[in-house]
Amino acid sequence: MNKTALITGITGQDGSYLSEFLLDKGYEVYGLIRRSSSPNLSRIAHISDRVKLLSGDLTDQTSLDGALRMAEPDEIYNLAAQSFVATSWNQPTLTADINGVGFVRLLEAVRHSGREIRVYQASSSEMFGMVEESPQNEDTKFHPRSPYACAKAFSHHTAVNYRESYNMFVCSGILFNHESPRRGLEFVTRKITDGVARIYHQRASKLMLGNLEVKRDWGYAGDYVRAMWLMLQQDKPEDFVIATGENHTVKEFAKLAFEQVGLDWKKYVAVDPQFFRPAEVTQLCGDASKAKRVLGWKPEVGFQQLVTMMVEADMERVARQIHHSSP
Ligand code: NAP
Ligand code: F7E
Repeated sequence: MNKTALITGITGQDGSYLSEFLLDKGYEVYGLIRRSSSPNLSRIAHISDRVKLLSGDLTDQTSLDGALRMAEPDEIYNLAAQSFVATSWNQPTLTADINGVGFVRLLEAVRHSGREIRVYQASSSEMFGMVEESPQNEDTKFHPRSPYACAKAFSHHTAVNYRESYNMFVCSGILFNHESPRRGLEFVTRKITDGVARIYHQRASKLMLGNLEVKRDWGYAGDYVRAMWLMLQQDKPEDFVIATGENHTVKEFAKLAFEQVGLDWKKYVAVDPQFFRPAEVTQLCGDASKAKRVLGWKPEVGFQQLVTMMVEADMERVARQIHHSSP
């Protein structure tokens, strides 16, 4: 019989790729969406007739209990979050409520449902923060550097605690940065590729960025959702680092992205201190050898290919917008 999955955060970058992946595997897919004054379904518009949407919010226990009753899922993927690190300093309690306590609410809903449900939690490489060793693996100590990372560390430990307290099947994927043409526009990769396209098409003249020297291990979101699913298909619940094992500076990303359209990044990129963070995570690089060994997972899309894919998508999108707005 086909399995049923419930995805929180289905309208986000990862939620949209995971929905496609699970539909292809024959799953019945439910998604939790929060109420908004206007629809926010653009990332899943192309599969809207194949997913079932339920109204709910990670800050509201009643709606989570109700969603579980409606969907009766075999698997839950908890992707919902206030996911922008910079915002977490301005909205620390909201971030803690959604990313931290929200996960406890979800696990309590699972526990009280009386059903055998496997749960995936979206943990983050941000938990490593001021890194104690490099590359980082499942045993590397956490040193969170933002309210976002503190909340994710709380939910990560909560996953372990529910495993140990109640013998529940809960896995955390410690995912390093993963990007795509569906990445939110405020994240640095997408901000750059959108900026490249707008500058190329003369819709902007400058791209203002923050710290250009920080390093991230950037992978492709489509590869990373496969790892989420693999974790829930194992005999026992465990945590896994998912990463490419390569890192690059923001400057390198920008240079490559501008080169893609024949422009010199130095002429267009300027540094604006407003994009610096109160505490920075200067470098991250993941060691995904456990995922390779146990799950048979490895990334398919490399750094250069990722940059090309994102620049091409934004170039097409901006060209389309210009075409539609011309008289
Ligand atoms: P994203 O694009 O920002 O999507 C976040 C999703 O969470 C959206 O669907 C959003 O709904 C939903 N959401 C926010 N607050 C909610 C609430 N109170 N109740 C219910 N839903 C809520 O994030 P993403 O990049 O797909 O990331 C998915 C998950 O992985 C997040 O938990 C993120 O923290 C984590 N993560 C991401 C990365 C990465 O590099 N992408 C790396 C490690 C971990 P709206 O559409 O209504 O805003
Ligand atoms: O920043 C620097 C910035 O916002 C990357 C989330 O998905 O991945 C993401 O978090 C780096 C930071 O992502 C700008 O200071 C420079 O060092 O793209 P970002 P993030 O903070 O790494 C982790 C794994 C998650 O879990 C999160 O949910 O780039 N940077 N200049 C800039 N960043 C932004 N946003 N904008 C700039 O202008």
